[in-house]
Amino acid sequence: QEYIAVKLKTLEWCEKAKEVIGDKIPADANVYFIPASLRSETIHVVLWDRQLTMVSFECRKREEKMSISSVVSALLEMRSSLGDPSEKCFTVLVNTQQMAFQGIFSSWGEYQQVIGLKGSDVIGTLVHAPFSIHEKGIRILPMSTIKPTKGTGVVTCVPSDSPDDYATTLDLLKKPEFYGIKKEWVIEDILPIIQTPSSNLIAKHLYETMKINSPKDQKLPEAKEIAYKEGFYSGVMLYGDFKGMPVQEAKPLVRKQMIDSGVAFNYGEPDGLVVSRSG
Ligand code: ZZB
Repeated sequence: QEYIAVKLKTLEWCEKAKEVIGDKIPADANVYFIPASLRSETIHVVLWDRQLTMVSFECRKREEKMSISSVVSALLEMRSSLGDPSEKCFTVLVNTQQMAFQGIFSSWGEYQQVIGLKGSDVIGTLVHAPFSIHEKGIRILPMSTIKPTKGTGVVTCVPSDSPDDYATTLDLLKKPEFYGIKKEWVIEDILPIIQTPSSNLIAKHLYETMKINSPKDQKLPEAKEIAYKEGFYSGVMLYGDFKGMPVQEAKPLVRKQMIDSGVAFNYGEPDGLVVSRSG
């Protein structure tokens, strides 16, 4: 399974993150959140053409009511070769293990932790989505079902095609105070990206027909499988530069376009590797 990873530059930290970071990183440093996605065909629409994106971040509910804690993540030093060579680069990641093998840190298999952050520390932070119509940026929002060991621990939210993301979006809109977010941070309009035989919003369609009712619903893994299969084998692009093209053909083209434009890179999930941490 091949992921695509995209660099989203931090525009403004939320208050909590400002406190934690203090002066531990240079004021002129660029910090990126890097979501990893298996659905490269959705990412250009999500990031470029329209407003769909939200980046979700590891966030777990504690036993105590109304409080959200999360798995510790880290602010890490990154080599600058992905951008301007003079820039000081950092990234915020949950899953540092796998990221150590993507060639974005100065030494292979190692990473330099600058600051420990929690997912809840960064909720509300504003990031820049490349080519997005949201010129002012998009917000980092919590997702209670994120796994800390998969991908980068940061994901793009695609409520049109991912039942998990649809379920999370509904829940965020229903209980913004519980999640500690502002309702207006959640993008409510869901733009159709892919036409499948059942729907142009397959996630919503499955959520409704399978009677799913929360982000923790046991039927979500099955819904995800159906959505993947229909999208991949019989999906047709409805939006963006590859409109009208079958998903199977559009997928590698979108990937190439994103990578060539310098905002994305191939992300592989290495198995069974051991990472050493320095600093
Ligand atoms: C955008 C996207 C759009 C995704 C879609 C899926 C779908 P899998 O198949 O189980 O391996 N993901 C990535 N990292 C994490 C994480 N740490 N915790 C939870 N979810 C994560 O799942 C891979 C997908 O799970 C990735 O692809 C990512 O969301 C999410 F329309 O990226 B995807 C029908 C699915 N549609």
